[in-house]
Amino acid sequence: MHGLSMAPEVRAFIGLGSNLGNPVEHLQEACSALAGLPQTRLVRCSDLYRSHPMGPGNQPDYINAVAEIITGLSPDPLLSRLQEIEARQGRVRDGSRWHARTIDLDILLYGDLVLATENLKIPHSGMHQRAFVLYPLAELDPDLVIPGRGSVRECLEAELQGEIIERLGSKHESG
Ligand code: A4P
Ligand code: MG
Repeated sequence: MHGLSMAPEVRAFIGLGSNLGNPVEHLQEACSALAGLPQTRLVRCSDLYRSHPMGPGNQPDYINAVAEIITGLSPDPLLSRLQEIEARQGRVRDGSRWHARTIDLDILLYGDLVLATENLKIPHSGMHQRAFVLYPLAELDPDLVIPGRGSVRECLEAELQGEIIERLGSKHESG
């Protein structure tokens, strides 16, 4: 045994979304930033998916992806780190819900944790019925269980309210 205490590592999934500026670049930059988080390893990032905005329609289409990480960060510190990345990438919060944004980073799943505090709700609200979350998640692990909702595959087979989603090519590039 050695003297270092290691935080337990947890498998977590981060939802990435962008519909301002150059969304593909914003997602690539955010994925690199995730890889650079302390006590964290980026396992992989899904392909990119384009969809119409859910919510106010007077904004550009979204590009979404999901990243899988293994992290020793607890949920609250992880959320703070994600918000730092959003701020660095020019995210401006105008106070209105579901406004257009350069980058949105949501904690979708954190192991099998279920949590509901004022600042943090896990699993992320509504994720089990959003095509732009479920398709990239299914690419990473269709058997993944969303606590209280069943597997990602089962959620995809349920009614998705006819959302149109387009899978773009892989954004994986060296470097
Ligand atoms: N918060 C609570 N739980 C979480 C969590 N699991 N992960 C709190 C991250 N944040 C969480 O978020 C508002 C507050 O949610 C945060 O301060 C945090 O404490 P925000 O990012 O400032 O605002 P938001 O993203 O506009 O609100 P919200 O309700 O999180 O919206 P969503 O669910 O993120 O949806 N359409 C398409 N096609 N693709 C999209 O990605 N995204 C949205 C935003 C709307 N329409 C979309 C998309
Ligand atoms: Mg958000």
